[in-house]
Amino acid sequence: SASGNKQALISLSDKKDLTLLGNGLQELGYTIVSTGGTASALENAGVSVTKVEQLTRFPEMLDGRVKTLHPNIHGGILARRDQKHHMEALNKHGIGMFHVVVVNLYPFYDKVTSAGGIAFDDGIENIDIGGPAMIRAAAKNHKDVLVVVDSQDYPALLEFLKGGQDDQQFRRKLAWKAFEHVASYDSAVSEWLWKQTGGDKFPPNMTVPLSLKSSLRYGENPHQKAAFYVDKSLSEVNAGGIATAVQHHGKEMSYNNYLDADAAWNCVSEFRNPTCVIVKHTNPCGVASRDDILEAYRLAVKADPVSAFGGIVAFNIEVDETLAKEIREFRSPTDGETRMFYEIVVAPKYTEKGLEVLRGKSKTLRILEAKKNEKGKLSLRQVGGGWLAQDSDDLTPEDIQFNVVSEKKPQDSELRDAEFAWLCVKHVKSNAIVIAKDNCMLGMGSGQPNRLESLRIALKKAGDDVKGAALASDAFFPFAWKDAVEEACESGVGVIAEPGGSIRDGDAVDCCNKYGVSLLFTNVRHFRH
Ligand code: 93A
Repeated sequence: SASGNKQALISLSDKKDLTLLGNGLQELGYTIVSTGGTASALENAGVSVTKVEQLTRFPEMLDGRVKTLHPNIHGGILARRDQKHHMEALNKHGIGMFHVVVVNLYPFYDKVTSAGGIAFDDGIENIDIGGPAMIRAAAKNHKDVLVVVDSQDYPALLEFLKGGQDDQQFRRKLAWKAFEHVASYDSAVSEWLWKQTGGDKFPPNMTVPLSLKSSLRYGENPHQKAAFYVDKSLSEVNAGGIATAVQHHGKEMSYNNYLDADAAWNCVSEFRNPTCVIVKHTNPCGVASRDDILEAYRLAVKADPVSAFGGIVAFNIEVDETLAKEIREFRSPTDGETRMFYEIVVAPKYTEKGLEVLRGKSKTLRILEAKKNEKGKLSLRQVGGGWLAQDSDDLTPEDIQFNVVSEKKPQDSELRDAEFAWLCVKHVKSNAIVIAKDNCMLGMGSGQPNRLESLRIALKKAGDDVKGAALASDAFFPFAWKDAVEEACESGVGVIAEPGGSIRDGDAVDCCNKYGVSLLFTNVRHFRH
């Protein structure tokens, strides 16, 4: 086939839609050249195929480690069609040109992340060498060689070949995708190898393979363009988190919607009992746990009805018809008249009826079904010129000791309130203060650069309900500690939980003793900047 006949090289681990591709190319008059498994699959589908071995005049050897690594293959891909001496060299050695190269790689990532893992030697054998070599060669020579790495592109490839018109933009796009494919493949290999070194969790270099999930209408503000990228390593597996949530209804998710839904989902997922969390601008403004989820929902709204309006409502249990009706009908406690309006409802599950009712609430209401985030994930945030990486804050009250440092010992109920407030405060932007009682958030202060100010906001929201409630502070009060503790004690809180560790700790204890308030040190800080 050194004679002008058009050749396509196909070597695929994932043989999805191979028949469509093989038949399509055959109909267009292409000679198909393939590696062993791909050739058998094509033959079974009734497509005639030439084996790579016939071109290389070598058997596939070394357990398949060397199949396509041969000048008769790579010369046919890489030769420059516009260089006379390239063409002469092909002729001299009897090498035929390839016009199309379709390759996908050994499923390395799926193998090494498969349940139960994979032995080191198996991991090594799953590193594809010949495949990336063909993909890179074809991508380099894309001006004359079409390179396809994704079965979704088969129809476009066939259309392009049928059309007979050249389009360098199309070729460049395929080449871009090819290099992108190989790059993320290699980053999966390197990431796996790093883990095998027993090295630190944070490697000296990091590639974060991201793939575009969707372009967004705009970013935080309408003048900012935006898109949502998801962790590639997550997209295929049974991953949790807002990136893999299914949207059942409503307007397209916006940039801010994702941020807020993420915050609400992360917060509500932490509670064991049936819980409702309402988030506004990434902060929980209402949180309540109850055996009766309807009551939890009403309490979460009542905590701050003004903020809850237009917020995100999250549940950690299934939304059924009754709950959906309550969400649809509930009237704002502010005027007792206006029905509550929300941007998003997010829950782990919905009954058919529950969904139906919610769909009827409004056309725009986004209904999300999400899976719980896995623990132990890396948390990444961008700063100018770089990324900050850390373990996600996975600590829960069960992991934490609440040490009593005051004369007054808290009652069991107070201890539970403190734990509840602690779980809430973890999800509030620093400086964070949460006041809670009876598994219900009564007030919160967030994001103030001055902790005393956050405290005052939280106290104001809690109003008279603060009496006997628990107060949690995400960090200790460095300077104004005395003032703040004094104000909290004067307001009538029953128990205060905070990390401790300030040189002014003694003042705090004295103050609580003076007012007969219980003080708990957790030794754990939950900053959220
Ligand atoms: O072991 S390899 O790195 N050595 C090679 O020379 C080679 N050539 C193609 N792997 C190689 N391949 C890969 O084989 C392709 O990337 C493809 O994933 C797979 C297809 O094999 P088969 O057609 O036998 O199923």
